[in-house]
Amino acid sequence: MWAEENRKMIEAAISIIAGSKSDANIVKRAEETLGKLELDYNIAYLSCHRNFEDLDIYLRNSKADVFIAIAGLSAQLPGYIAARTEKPVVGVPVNKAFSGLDSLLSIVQMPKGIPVACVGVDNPENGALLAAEILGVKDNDVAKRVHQYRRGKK
Ligand code: RP5
Repeated sequence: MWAEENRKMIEAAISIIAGSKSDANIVKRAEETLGKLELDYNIAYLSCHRNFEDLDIYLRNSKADVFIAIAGLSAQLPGYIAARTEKPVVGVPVNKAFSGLDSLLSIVQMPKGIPVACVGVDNPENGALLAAEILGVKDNDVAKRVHQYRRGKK
């Protein structure tokens, strides 16, 4: 089974999911921020259009407390994840066309009852920081590192 073969991919508190390998440059920047914050994360490249069976398995098995969902164009991925988990989902719109406005609106305009928190276009640093702040609500050590990062000390 996909999730068993990829057990290591589902165990961190933060899960980064991107819709395409073509988003890798944005994923890398999220990773850099999470690295500065000394946080573990998993990364999966799973499109809600092309790999939805694997994505569903991943989500059913994930141990994440917060998801960072990175997608461009008609960016259904964050909303798709939010429909399948009650954990917070942070969407990062990617500029692939129309200066990223298509992706931004796709992520932001969720129906009532299924929220997605959305950061700016091509701003994975804020996506990572917001995910850390969510974890920091219940984890003082994370909150301290977030505090230092925000003051430029990390
Ligand atoms: C989205 O479509 C992905 O997140 C990516 O930003 C965009 C284009 O994907 P590719 O056609 O490059 O795989 O699903």
